[in-house]
Amino acid sequence: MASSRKIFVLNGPNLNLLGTREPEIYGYDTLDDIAERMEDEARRANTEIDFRQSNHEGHLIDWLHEANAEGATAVILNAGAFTHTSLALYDAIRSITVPVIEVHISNPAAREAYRHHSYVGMAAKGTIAGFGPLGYMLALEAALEMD
Ligand code: CA2
Repeated sequence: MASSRKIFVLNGPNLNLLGTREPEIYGYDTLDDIAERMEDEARRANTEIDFRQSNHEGHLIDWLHEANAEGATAVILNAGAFTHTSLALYDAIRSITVPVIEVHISNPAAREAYRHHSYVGMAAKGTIAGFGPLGYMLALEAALEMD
């Protein structure tokens, strides 16, 4: 049966290194592990996952526009450090209608002060942070409730 819904999962800078550095903060799962788990769960709900990573801010912005143009159900976004710096991501999220769920593996609010502000969070529908890679699955559960 063809999927009736599509959820974009967008990952920002350095998240391609997940599972290889700083496991005390980010754990041992790789981004591929997370993608696989999400795809398994989404398949059960007849939903397609479009999982991407880029180290470039403009790619993330283009992909937000693309998700919106395609009429995606939701975008799950871990913008990495761009979370804390990117007014352009804030504008992009504000300019689209597809709901964006902000995800962080760690809990930025409990880390350095420069991680406390989130441009993404100011525009997102909601935020899940601090639960490790499980946060992506929690975000997926929320996204699957949207139509
Ligand atoms: O906790 C998160 O998911 C973050 O978005 C991760 C970003 C950080 O800048 C945010 O404040 C919180 C950092 C991503 C870097 O990813 C790495 C993964 C493994 C090893 C080194 C970096």
